[in-house]
Amino acid sequence: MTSQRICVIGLGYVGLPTASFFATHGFEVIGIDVNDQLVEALRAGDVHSHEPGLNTLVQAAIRSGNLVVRVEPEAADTFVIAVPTPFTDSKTADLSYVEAAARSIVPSLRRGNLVILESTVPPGTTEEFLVPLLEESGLKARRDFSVAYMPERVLPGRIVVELVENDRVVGGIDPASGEVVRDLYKNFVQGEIFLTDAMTAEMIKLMENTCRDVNIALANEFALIAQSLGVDVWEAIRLANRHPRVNILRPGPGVGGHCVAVDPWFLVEAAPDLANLIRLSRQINDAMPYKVLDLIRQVVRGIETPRIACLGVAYKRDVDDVRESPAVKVVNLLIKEGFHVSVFDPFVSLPSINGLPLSSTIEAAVSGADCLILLTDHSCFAEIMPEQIGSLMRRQILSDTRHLLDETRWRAAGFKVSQLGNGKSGAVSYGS
Ligand code: SAJ
Repeated sequence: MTSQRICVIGLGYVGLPTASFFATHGFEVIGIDVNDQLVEALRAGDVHSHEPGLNTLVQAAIRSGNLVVRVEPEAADTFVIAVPTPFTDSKTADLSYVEAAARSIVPSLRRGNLVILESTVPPGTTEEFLVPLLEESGLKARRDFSVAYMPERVLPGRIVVELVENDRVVGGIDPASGEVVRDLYKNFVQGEIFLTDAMTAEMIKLMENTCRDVNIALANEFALIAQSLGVDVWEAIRLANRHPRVNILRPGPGVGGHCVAVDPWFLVEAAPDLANLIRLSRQINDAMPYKVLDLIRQVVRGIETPRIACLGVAYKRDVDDVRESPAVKVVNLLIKEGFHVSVFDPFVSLPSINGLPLSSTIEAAVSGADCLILLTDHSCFAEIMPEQIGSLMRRQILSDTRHLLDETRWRAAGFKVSQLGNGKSGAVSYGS
């Protein structure tokens, strides 16, 4: 089967670069998104992402004439579904976008087509949910069309590089489906592409992000223990990681983003009686914003209506995404506590977060503040001059939840410094 015409449904952080790579490799690509503002912007070549290399890639795809964007799918050889799978309030997968994407394909589905699902889903979704929806076309999967699950594994911040370089796993509903996907993606993927069945591929994707979440939970637990024992967890982790078989991750204010903070719940949903460590890790990471609140309560004790300036609301360094961001959760808790809160994030272009307008400059955010708290470790924050910032503040208190700032420099500039996980720096209150 030749796959010359590819319809990519969902032009988010995976769909858009995937569509663009196919287009720049000579395929005729139709990019579909329900967001008509995004479709309009892309048609005008208007891409403004902080993601390194993405603007250039998308513009090249549009200029090539091979990428057109639409709001509705049309006939193609291959359909790629790359829509979000958020979770519901009860922490189960919300498959409504996958369902809508599948239903939108049905009228265009023809004999010989290939359908690839890239969205993260609970085990069994491809066979038990996607295939029956597609068969509403009157065609039979395997006999008339192929289906495979192929999870993405790109790291926001390195998407363009990792989409090409990373190894991939494809789970076909039969061996032929897997092989045809491998041959198609080999056009731009330089990593190895491994074949397995659909359910195994679904489980692999969830295991990858769960592995990260559990390991971050362990780092966070170490941080809390170290803090209570008067140990600096950062020094301890650095030295523990000199062991050849130890690699402890970084503690922080919690785990955010639409992947690591969400996907482990799909395994809990699949096996609630067995996924104990996974559930506990989620709970440990979700509790971290409260631990940050405890730290802040201590450092501002004695100050009436403390003014807190927060640096960063994105879920992690150098990205503009605030989904599930622990920084947002900390900001909300600080507001609920009755503190006066200001927020600055040079990556996030939203006008406000939950009704709180974002400051347009760091100077505006810190002006008159009692305490500066670093919530997201954007690289540019490491360049902040403590003397300059301190001169604008009412009191010079710094709390670093990511271990980004040079403690010695900030102390030399007159700041009282506390770090999450550092029992040596101590959560000294202002008065002490
Ligand atoms: N974090 C820590 N400590 C660490 C590492 C991360 O607190 O040592 C926090 C981050 O600050 C962030 C969250 O965890 O809030 C998640 O960040 P991340 O960089 O670990 O991962 P994501 O969500 O940006 O991307 C992950 C990646 N998965 C793995 O590394 C296993 C990526 O490869 C996946 O493609 C992506 O999820 C996805 O789409 O599933």
